[in-house]
Amino acid sequence: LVACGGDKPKPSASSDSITMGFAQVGAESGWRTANTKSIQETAKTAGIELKFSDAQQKQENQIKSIRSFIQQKVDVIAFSPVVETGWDTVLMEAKRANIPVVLTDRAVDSKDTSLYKTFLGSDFVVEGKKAGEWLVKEGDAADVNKDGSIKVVELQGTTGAAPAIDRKKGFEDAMKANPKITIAASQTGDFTRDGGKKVMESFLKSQKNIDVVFAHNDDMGLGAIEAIEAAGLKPGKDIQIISIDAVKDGMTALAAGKINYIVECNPLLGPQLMDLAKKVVAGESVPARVLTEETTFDQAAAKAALPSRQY
Ligand code: GZL
Repeated sequence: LVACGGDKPKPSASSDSITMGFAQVGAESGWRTANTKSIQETAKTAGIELKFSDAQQKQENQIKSIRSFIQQKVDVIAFSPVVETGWDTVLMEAKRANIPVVLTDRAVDSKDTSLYKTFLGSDFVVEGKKAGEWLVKEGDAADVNKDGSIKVVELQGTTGAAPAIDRKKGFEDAMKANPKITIAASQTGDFTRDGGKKVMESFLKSQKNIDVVFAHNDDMGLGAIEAIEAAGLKPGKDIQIISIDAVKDGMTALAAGKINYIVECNPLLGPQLMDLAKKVVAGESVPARVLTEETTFDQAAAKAALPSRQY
């Protein structure tokens, strides 16, 4: 747990500087690294004092950080909840301390929406749907074993995390349009490259004739590439790969033909977060839900986008 910043008294009401406590999930993926960079850089340019903690993907660490921010009397708390459940108590403590909370990236399942002012992030069901719709459209090409069925293995994100739950749901909804597509095996790789590699190694042993890997993020897709190549197969050809995020390493693999399609999940939430934080601290009303702009990439689009890619 890395919580920086001492016990500074809350700036007097007259000072216009805002102190934000940000409890980050961890540093598990390229997406997370880009997300952290965006938040830290835009806090500086926005003149917001940032207290930042890295929970190493553990909910209890995020809760400890939020409690620490409450004790330090920050002006606003923002965080990306590692999993959807178990936040009501600590969010109620922030509410009682009259500290507004902004959710970024991932959602919570709290029924009491007064516990946070707004939720800034992607629609993960749509991301999963876009991945499934591509597979339905490319169905014939995806039947690499030419046996009439399209056998998918799925590398799920962190168990209980909103992006893992919703991407799975969106993909399964979309794939219903082509009954030849089935998910033969599905297991969490915890959004990490090593997790994706280990799970893919086990799928290659337990599953015959895999046609497609659906990875909930690029990092697990990149781990799957390592496992597929170690098995003497060609990723992107013998086994197609669809992933989500569109971070630089994923886009590089896509441009090289080792991944077939990537659905973007934009990590650059910093500018919108700082704007929302200023409004919330000033007592202005903000939308309950702020969606991020994002697109999709095939191999040609990745080649074109790579040179100017920010992350
Ligand atoms: C999505 C974000 C996910 C990314 C992963 O908004 O929460 O967590 O897709 C990251 O790469 O680990």
